[in-house]
Amino acid sequence: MSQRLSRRRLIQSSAVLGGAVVVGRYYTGPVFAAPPPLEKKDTYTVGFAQTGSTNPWRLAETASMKETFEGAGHTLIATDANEDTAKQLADLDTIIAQQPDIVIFPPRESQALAPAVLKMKQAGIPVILIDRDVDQSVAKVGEDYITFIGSDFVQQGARAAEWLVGATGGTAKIIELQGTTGADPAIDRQKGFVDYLAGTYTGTLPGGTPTAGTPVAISPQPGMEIIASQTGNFTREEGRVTMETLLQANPDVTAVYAHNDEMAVGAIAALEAAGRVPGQDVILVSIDGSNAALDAIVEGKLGASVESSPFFGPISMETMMKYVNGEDIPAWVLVEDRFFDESNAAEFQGKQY
Ligand code: GYE
Repeated sequence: MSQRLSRRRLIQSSAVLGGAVVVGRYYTGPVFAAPPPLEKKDTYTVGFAQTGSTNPWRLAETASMKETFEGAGHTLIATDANEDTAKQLADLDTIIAQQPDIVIFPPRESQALAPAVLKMKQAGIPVILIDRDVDQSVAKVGEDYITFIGSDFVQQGARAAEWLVGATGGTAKIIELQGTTGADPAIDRQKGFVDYLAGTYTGTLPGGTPTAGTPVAISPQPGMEIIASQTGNFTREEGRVTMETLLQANPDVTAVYAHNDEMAVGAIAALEAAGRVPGQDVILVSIDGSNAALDAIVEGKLGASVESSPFFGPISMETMMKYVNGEDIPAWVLVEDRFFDESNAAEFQGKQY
């Protein structure tokens, strides 16, 4: 069973979960059943362990957290793991040693960071995960940490596939550029895309379909073939280099699915360097909705980008305060995503990050 399905099940029971377990400082049950409480105070010291700053998405997220928390008078202990999982673990140890009131962070890898969540629980520090989740077989939402705030990455992958089927008429030889290996969004963005093409996607699709917002019945797409799939680590440069290599081995490529915009922009550079015409003989789709992606859409090089917002500051602080006040918090605070293509990219150009 995928991590995402078990998360869905938790959401369905979130009323029970919220009422019985997540009750902030007034929790009176066994210590092991709920995240540590957070008492009412005027200001809080918040730990924020960022994964890195190698792409504009990360910079926008860090800025959003700083602006929101420091703007409200709280103290943010921010670290930067330079996209190194071992460093993020060490950074969290440093943060724990400073005894913050709460830690709010994106776990770079889903399995590797789960023990750190348990460690913080043991240290009496409540945790909120933003933008990436951890493996539920190791650390459980509602028990070991308060909630996951973020997008439906499986749905993002399915939306990218849906668009690509339409744009290619159902026939394509696809190169997939995956995100960081072991990262929740990389795992689920792959799953949503592959499931959609296999006709086994069982989630919802919010827009552009007759069944918008309801579970979809889709047919398999045998003409859509993934001919190569490799990580580009969510960065522009690794996306470019990976695309360069994969292109040499797969000159018959007609489409690219990149797990984020930065890798798509890197892939566009690799295609152009090889004399290909992105947007014409190779159709590209990606995820995030960055300014660079909107520019590439307007230039006709990138076909579409599914939004994945990095602006976690306000929703993180709001969720923290709900926890303080003993309000119900769902196991998954879902962030809704827009969709950018040639019909609306110009309207949002320069307004993202
Ligand atoms: O898409 C990517 C970033 O975890 C949702 O990570 C996030 C992803 C985002 O590096 O650009």
